[in-house]
Amino acid sequence: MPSLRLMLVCAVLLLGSSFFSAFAQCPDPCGPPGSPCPTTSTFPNILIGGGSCAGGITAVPFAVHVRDVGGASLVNVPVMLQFPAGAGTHGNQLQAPGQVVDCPGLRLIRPTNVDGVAVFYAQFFGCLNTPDVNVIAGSVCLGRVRARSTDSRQTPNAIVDLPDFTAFSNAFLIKVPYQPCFDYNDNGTVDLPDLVIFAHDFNASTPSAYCSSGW
Ligand SMILES: [Ca+2]
Repeated sequence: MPSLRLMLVCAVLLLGSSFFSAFAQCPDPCGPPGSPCPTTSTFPNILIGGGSCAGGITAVPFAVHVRDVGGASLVNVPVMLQFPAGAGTHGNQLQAPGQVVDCPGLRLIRPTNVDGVAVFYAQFFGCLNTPDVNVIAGSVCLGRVRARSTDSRQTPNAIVDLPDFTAFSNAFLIKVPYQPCFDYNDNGTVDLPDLVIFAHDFNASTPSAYCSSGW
């Protein structure tokens, strides 16, 4: 009969291995100088997107500052926002200039600028309240973030329109139960700052389309 001590050791090892396997892929360890480093790179912990804003410019930018182990900014590194498959989000074919939507790959891509920063204006449909969008620089996964879009209801033009406004208004006017998908400033309540963000995208909306396949 195994001792209590042995059982405890086994339990700790099992827990440790499951923890490790769950996080083994992201964030990656810090690489050598000149390569992206998760611990020195910065980005918000939530991605706020929109749907079919004119020119692809949504209310809330998502800036990824890519740095190496020594804190040096890395220029012209491709940064990817990798969405999970089968999670109910959809890419939008209209994106800001310089920002590529890879529909089959379920991701948005843009390179870092001369300051080592990639500023995304993500256009997608849907909401992810668990951190399942991978932020990747080159081949290095920097971390995972949640994602919320002002485009919360699918309509043919992939646009922020009346059904989205109705859904937002419901969450704004009726606070309980809390509907996190409409809390764009992530302060724990659907309030005025969220309305300002929603209104930007609603007023900027122009017809476009979702990815036709893959995402
Ligand atoms: Ca809020």
